[in-house]
Amino acid sequence: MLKIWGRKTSSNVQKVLWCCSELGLAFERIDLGGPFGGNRDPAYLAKNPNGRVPTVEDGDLIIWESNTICRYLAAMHGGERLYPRDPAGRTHVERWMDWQLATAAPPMSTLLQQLVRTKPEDRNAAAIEAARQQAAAAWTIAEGALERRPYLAGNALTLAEITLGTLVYRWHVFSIERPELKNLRAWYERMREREGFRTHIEIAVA
Ligand SMILES: N[C@@H](CCC(=O)N[C@@H](CS)C(=O)NCC(=O)O)C(=O)O
Repeated sequence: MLKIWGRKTSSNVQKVLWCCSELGLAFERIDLGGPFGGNRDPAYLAKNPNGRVPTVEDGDLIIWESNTICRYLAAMHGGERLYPRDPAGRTHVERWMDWQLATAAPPMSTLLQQLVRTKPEDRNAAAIEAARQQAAAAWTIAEGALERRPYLAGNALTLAEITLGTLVYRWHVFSIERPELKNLRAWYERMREREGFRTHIEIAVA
């Protein structure tokens, strides 16, 4: 059975869990990272030299980098609807997966660190405001893309949503001022219809 190493509160682990749910894949998950520690254990570093989560073991194959894991699972388990085989169709999904890593994740990570993991008296208001503005600018780009289609890559949910889902959820639940982005909100509500999203993404942020 597929083994997933990583705490279930990690956004990058959550992508993999939601992906498994969409593909109907059984898995065993082992808590690691955050309060569970274990990231620097030699046995874990031998699997993933970054000491980060998630890491997936599929038989003899070890995979790290959450987006790569999602691509692998979709390609291996009939997930063409999530990750098209056609190279042109694939670009519409992959650009948002890359955008997730390069554009959406950095400010959302600052908001997580500051608003959830830092005591109120120690927070950096300037850093929070800068990250809020950067995140709002990023989500405004997604808002534009969603003007003409229900999902980022077209008419159906793909890995674009699976890799961005946790960040969109957090954007809507953090105590911050948000510009009104109605397409983004409707898209988030569409994701909330998925059982895997409700089970793995909409949990307490830690
Ligand atoms: N680019 C990596 C990032 C992995 C990463 O930074 N994971 C975080 C959790 S979201 C982590 O391992 N943090 C340390 C910990 O949980 O102890 C991926 O997408 O898998």
